[in-house]
Amino acid sequence: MSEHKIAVIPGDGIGIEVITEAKRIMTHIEETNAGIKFNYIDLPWGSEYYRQTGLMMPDDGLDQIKDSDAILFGAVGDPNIPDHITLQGLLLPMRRQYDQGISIRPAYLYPGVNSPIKDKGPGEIDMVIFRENTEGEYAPVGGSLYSGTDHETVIQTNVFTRRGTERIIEAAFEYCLQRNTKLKVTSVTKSNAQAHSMVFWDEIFEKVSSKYPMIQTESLLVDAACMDLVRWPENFDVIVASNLFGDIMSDIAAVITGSMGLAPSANINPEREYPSMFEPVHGAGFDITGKGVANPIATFFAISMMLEHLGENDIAQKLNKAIISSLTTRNVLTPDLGGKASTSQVTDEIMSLMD
Ligand code: GGG
Repeated sequence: MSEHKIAVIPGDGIGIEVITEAKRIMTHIEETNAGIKFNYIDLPWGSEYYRQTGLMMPDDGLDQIKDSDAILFGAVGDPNIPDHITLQGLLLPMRRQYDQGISIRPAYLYPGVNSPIKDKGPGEIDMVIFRENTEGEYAPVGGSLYSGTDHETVIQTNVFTRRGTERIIEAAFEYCLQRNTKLKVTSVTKSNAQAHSMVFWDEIFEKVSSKYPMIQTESLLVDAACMDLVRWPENFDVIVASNLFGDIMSDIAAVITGSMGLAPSANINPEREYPSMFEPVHGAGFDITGKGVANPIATFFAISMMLEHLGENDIAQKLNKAIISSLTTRNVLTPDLGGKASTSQVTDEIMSLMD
């Protein structure tokens, strides 16, 4: 019997709805695969917790779950609490404290899914974004002076360390080699404008790339990269980018492969000193919260990435196959993919396809 201790943080909005479905899938896995057991630590952290306590999670929250094998996360965000409070109070401290420097965000155009980019068929968009996840533009370094006066001054400092930058770029090259598809890594910066941090990034990219002569490389400015994602998405294989640029590009990658509701994300602590975290790329989805129509598939793909991280490759593949089969037949789809099904009907369909 392999047992896995999973900390579960549904968070806010549709995060709660998709994590409910995630646990149904995981129960189904336990019931149909003798030998796998999940021991949950269920955590009520998020915006409701903030309304009650003034904190998004307890002060010692991350100490409480540091021994878990993985974290399954829904989403954060609340229409009545400023986004910088919800994000800085839970998700970003977790990524930093657990040193989850590698965010992996695959985007694939599956059969049965329509891309808004014309003439793109199944498999013709197939890329993985490696987003630096603990520093860069998200570093909480800065402050303000003379607030409310004509002299008001606000500083937000980007932080790029050699360790963090080398780590994400090396991870992207290693993954590209293992993936062995187009054997291409694209680095995305704005080094014409950010002549310190991003020139430093370019130098490290060049140094790391010299160890991988079999991999084609490309360096794009972020504006050109966003343009190319839309006009020539087939040209991308592995993309490596800073925290902010990786975040923006992964939203574009998600919509050109059909929906934000399909895009998963792994937040990896490569040294495995701390738990890694798995979540959908999408946020709390206030516009559809409570309607029962959130697409749970991004979270199911995130479960699959979590299972692979835990060494449960066979069941991860089985789950992926069931999801892809469900997308291909188009029988049970949520409205973001042109269907009328509810969140739980999609789960029912995928569970039946796993049997
Ligand atoms: N499940 C992802 C989530 O909750 N996202 C909220 C958000 O605003 N994230 C910003 C980020 O990941 O940088």
